[in-house]
Amino acid sequence: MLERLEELRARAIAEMEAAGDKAALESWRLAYLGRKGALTILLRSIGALPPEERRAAGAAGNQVKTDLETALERKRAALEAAARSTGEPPLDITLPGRAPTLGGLHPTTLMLRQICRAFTALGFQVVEGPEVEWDYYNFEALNIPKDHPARDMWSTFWMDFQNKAGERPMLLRTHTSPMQIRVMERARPPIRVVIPGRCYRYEATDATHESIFFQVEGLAVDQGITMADLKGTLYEFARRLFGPERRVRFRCDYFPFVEPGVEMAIDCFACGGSGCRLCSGSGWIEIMGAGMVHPKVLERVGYDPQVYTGFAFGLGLERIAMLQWGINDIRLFYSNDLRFLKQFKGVGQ
Ligand code: FA5
Repeated sequence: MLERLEELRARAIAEMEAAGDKAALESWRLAYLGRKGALTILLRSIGALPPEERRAAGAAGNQVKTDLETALERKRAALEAAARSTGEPPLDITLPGRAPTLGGLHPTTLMLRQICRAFTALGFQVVEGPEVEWDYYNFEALNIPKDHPARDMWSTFWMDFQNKAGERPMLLRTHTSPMQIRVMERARPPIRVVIPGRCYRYEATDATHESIFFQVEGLAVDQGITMADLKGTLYEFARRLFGPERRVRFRCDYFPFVEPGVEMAIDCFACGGSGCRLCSGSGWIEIMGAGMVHPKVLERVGYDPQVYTGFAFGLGLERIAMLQWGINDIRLFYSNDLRFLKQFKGVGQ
């Protein structure tokens, strides 16, 4: 056995010398020291020797194993050193890792936060409401009875559900204004709320129209609220969002649930009011509809219009974002094009 061990050692060492690379060295290791390697098998057979030979053979066998393992480590180090000197790329653990791709906030979310922050700083609370709405809240309670021509401005999608009278009274809300009624039904003045949310309209899409878009509604009701409060609040909002130099313009507009009704515009921040493509040459950019809450709307929720007055406004969130960031097509917001969305990474939140 001792001879066989010595003979195996000599053969193994000679073969190891011949191994020229890491792969050859690994084959060598398997051939001699692996589970089915020559040395392993020989060592296993020692157990079958007569007891008087077994002890010496065991010690010699272990010595051969240790020697081969030591020689293997030495050979491994030598091969690595040789690879380094021949220019094989070394393992550089100082290289920076690959950064994982992190998501960013959607431009709608970014704008929603900016708008809400501006109004909460002015004392408004943020509330939300249902997107599937009753005809009553979307139209009727807002002073838009059935067959009122104003309904034509807000064509929408109706739910299949029918009531006992055979009517379909549920719809996807066309604006956030129904929340004016829901808030006033539940709370008593003083009220100061902003209501962001999705709206739906059955209309053809183009560069400035989507069938699903966001609005932010505002409502303030209290004793003694006047048109001056409306103007002051919205003026301050415009300055906070668009910069301290902004001028604002109010012009008459019609919405059945306010009286008087106005549209609010800011002077064009691209041309400073002299007229350009962004403002269609007018020098002004319309940003929202607003007005004093109609007395009939107040009466419907049980408020005495002789005691309480209020103002309301509603703005299109994507349209404001388009102005703010120079986006020329509203359809970009929801077409999931990463080239568009990635541009908002890191925009102030
Ligand atoms: C309204 O929806 C009123 N509820 C606003 C209001 C509230 C007036 C409170 C008075 C008091 P209007 O239909 O004009 O009004 O829509 C308001 C804003 O929503 C528009 O100025 C526009 O910015 C945005 N908007 C309307 N339709 C679309 C659309 N299809 N796609 C994208 N934005 C739209």
